[in-house]
This record gives sequence, C-alpha cells and structure tokens, in this order.
Amino acid sequence: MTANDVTAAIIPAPVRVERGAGAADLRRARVVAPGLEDLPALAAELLRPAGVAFPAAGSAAPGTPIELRADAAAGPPSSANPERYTLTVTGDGVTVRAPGRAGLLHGLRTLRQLAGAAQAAGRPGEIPALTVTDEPRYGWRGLSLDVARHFFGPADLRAVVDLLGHYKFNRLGLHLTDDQGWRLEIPSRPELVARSSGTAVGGDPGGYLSVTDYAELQEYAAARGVVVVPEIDLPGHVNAATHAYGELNPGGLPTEAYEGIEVGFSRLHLGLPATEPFLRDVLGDVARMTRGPWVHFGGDEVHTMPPGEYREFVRLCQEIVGAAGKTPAAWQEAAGAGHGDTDAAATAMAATGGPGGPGTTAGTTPGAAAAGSGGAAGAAAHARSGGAAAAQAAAAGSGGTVTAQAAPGGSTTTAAAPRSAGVLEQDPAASPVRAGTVLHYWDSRAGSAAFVRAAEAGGRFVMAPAERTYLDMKYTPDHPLGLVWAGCVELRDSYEWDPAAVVGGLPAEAIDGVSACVWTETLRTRDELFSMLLPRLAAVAECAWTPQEHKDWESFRARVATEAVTWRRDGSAFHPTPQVDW
Ligand code: TNX
Repeated sequence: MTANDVTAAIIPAPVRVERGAGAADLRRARVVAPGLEDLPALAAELLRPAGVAFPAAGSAAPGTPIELRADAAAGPPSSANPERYTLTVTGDGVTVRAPGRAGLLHGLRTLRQLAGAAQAAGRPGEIPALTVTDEPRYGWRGLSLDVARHFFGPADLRAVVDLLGHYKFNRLGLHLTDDQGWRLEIPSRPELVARSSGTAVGGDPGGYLSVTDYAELQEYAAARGVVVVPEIDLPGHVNAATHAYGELNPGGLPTEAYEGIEVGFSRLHLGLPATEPFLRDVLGDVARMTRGPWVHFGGDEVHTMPPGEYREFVRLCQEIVGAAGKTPAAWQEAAGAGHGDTDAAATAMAATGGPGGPGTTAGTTPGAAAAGSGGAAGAAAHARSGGAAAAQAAAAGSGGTVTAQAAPGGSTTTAAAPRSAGVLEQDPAASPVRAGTVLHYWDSRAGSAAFVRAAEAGGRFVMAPAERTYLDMKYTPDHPLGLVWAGCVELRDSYEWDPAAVVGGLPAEAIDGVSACVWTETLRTRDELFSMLLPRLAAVAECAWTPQEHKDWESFRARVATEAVTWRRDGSAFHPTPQVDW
C-alpha cells in the first residue's frame, strides 16, 4: 500500500479529504487536550492497538503531539452540525478541532483508521499529511441489538459499543424484553427478572442487566459518544412479563415461559386494572435509570389486539414516557400503519382458531377471536414471512379482498394482506403519534400514508428497512446463521440505498437517521453476533454518515477490505463475503 492509499481507509467516507506533503510520525505520541481531562486516556485506548505508542509523562522524548481543541470554526464551512470536526495531519503532528466532544471523538476515530491502515501497510505510526473536513449526514446513527432472544452481557455489550464507536455510530438500542426473557432489573417490579430472566430461545442460558450493570454500560457508552436507548417492548412481545405477573392476564394466572421464535401471540390488556400501573412502574423506572433522552416502548407486531385498543396503548405509552421526562421512541406500527397492514395474522387468527399461542395457560384474549390456540403464533410468523395462506385467511375472516402485494427488493416476502376496511376507516386523519416521537421504520410492506401523517404530526423517523439494515438476515440462502423473512441481505444490499428514498412522500426533514438491527433468535455467541454485524455494519455506517452523492460501492468494497486487518487484530469475527477481495 502506498502512502496515498492509507487515506482510502476511512469508513464512513468523510465529506472532504485534502492531501498534504509529508507525514506525521506517531510511533511515539502524546495527547494535548486542554480542558478535556478524560480524552487523553480514551485517545490512548483507541490508538494504541493501531500502532501508536504513548511514552510515560515526563519521558525524555515526549512524542509527536496529537492536539484536541474545542473550536466552533471547525468542520465544513458555515456548518452548524454539532458533530462536525476537522482533522489536520502535518509533519509536525496532528490536530483535531471540533465544537464539541462528539466531533473530537469522530476525529480520533478517523485518526485511528488512518493509523490502522498504516499499520496494515507495514509502516506503523506513519500518517500521511492531510486535512479531513467532516460531518455526519444524519444525527441518529444506531444499532438496535436484541438481548432478549439470547442474552449478551456487559462484556459483549462493551465490545459492541467499541465497534459502534469505531464506525461513528452514536446510538445503541437495547431490545431488553420479549416473549423469551426480561433482561433489565426493574426495582419496582422485582419479579420480572426473578421469574423471567433465566430463559432464552432454545433453552439456552438467560441473564439480565442489574441496575448497576445498566448504569455502568451507559457510562462506558457515553464516554465513547454512544447513547443507550432502552426498549421495553409493549403491548405485544410480552410473554416474559405475563409469565412474571399473572395479574396482567385476563384469567389472573401467569403464562408459561416461552423459548420458541414465533412472534405476535402475547399481549397486554388495557381493560385489566393491573395493566396501567405496570406500564407506569416499568416505564417510570426505565426513564429514571436512563441517562439518554429516549425510551423506546416497542409497539411492533401486536397481532392479537383490536386496533382501537392498540392506539390507546400507543397514546398511553407516549404520555407516560413524556411525563417521565423522556422522548418516546417506537416501531413504525405506532404510526397506525403496519398494525393494520401487516395484520393479516390477526384476522387470520380469527379465522383459524383465535389467539393464545404457545405457552398461554391463562385462558384467552377478550375482544379478539374465540378460544383455542392451535398455531396462532405460526400464523403470525407466516404473515411476516409471506404466507399467502394467512392473507387468504385474513380475507376470509374479514370479508375483505386479498390483493397479494410483492415485497420490494425481490425479497422472499411475497404476500401481505391489505388492511381491512374497518381498520382503514377507523380514524384516518388523526395520527396517534405525538410531536417528537421517534418512529423506527422497518417493514417495507406497510403503505406510506400513515407515516406521512405521522410526520405532519411532528413524528421523527429513523430508517431501518429490513431488506437493507436487518443484520440478522442471512447473507445468502445457505448461510448457517440468521433468518430470511426479509430476504437475504448481502453487503451490497446494506450499502446501496438512500435513507431519504425509502418511504414515498415522507419529507426528508422528518428523517433523523438510520439504524441497523440485529435480532438474536439464531445468534448465541459474540462471534456469531459479530459475524452478522461485520462487514454489513460498516455499510450501514456509511449510509448514515456520508452524503448520498459521495457514496461509491467500488470505493467502499476496497476500503472495507482494509478494515479486515483491524478486525483480525481486535479478534472480531466477520463474514468474508465474496463481494469483497479480502
Ligand atoms: C421482526 S422488527 C421483529 C422482531 C424479530 C425480527 C426478526 C420488529 C420490530 N420485530 O421481533 O426478532 O423481525 O428479524
């Protein structure tokens, strides 16, 4: 690799790079960071593995300076982006300037990649002279990680935070609760972890984060520029809760523990007296325990609830989170779309024997279909994985007409029933979304009208279209890990898309950013997890950061090959997709 090539190592690609003459010698370096006490230690932690040594203070040869400076004039001309930075490398040393801590960290991350590339080229510490002037396209650059289906503990989560920081992500969503397990201690509701944290998919070991674990993780993440966004999935995906507290079920008895991977069968009941106090306790505690501004209340795949009750849940959860001083976040269904659209399963259940689902011991769901269980959850899963039968059953149950609609991107998802007329006409004008609520878009089978209405109501959007950013999808049909309901997602699929072009009619200003998601039904170890994240997470990073017109697949695939050296160095598993010449 030549000195020039070293600059071709930066992912996500920066807004602007200008080459200078010469190089800085960082084989021995020191950090100068006036007024930023914690940064020298973090800078050393980031740069040391990349071949930069830091002699002890007071040593005779103090090393080349790496200066970190607060500077409002840094970044692209006249930019007001709070994350902007300028990195300058000359023969005399390195300077990172930024108006805030976020930008200084970004500059250090860019330097870390340059140092890693120099190391990979066999010239550790030799950083070519250049100026990088940079800022992110979007302010929300996230990964949502499912720790409920399989548990990943503090050490794994710190490794994920390190990886996120490396690619300039700034949000870690934690999917903390689902049917299979409850993973966060809730002081006001001790039975949640006492009774429901020990299980996981397939009988694998469970676990949970204590109040202290959670606080320490947030501190670790915050120091590295990453805000933790906790997700408590409500009012569906709640079997762990209904297993811990029988009063949440109509019969008053706990449901059985669940270790399968179906979705959509469990739910809360707004009409039960225990439900609202439960929501207030749980969301209140989570809000108090959370440093960041957001609490995510789920809202996805509630296949067994009447739409009116669902909307009330959405309103109530937003109200509780808001009253607790946080900004609500939710999956796209909270906009009032998707619930009906992908709701073939709900009606399918009415046709095929009603709700209940695996492990339900507490009787049945009032308001929906008749008693029984027989394969209800299977129908729910199939509605997502493209079961035309579910759509047919839905039509049969509602008296509607089936119009099978192909999923975008030629994925394996082939059919979803249209929402029934009853759902459509229920309240077409009013969006249940409050101004400021952050909606996570994931399922491209939903129409766009409800999202446009949500944006008009002040809703914000984070784009996580499954066929691009669901990193639990298999790379190829024969890949040993992952699911396929949104199709296979190869590296190039994760790279070549524009977040602003996903939902027709959604104003670009309503989009706050991009998120990758990794669900862990099939992932049990850190290596399995990382092999699904890498290299695709790097592609999503560039979609979230780099201006669309600067993105280039050929350039990316060359740069990502250089990154593999860093992954091997750091012991991070990755999938060597044939789309890259590793
Ligand atoms: C959909 S995305 C889900 C999850 C599954 C995932 C599997 C979303 C909001 N819900 O419950 O784990 O698909 O890919």
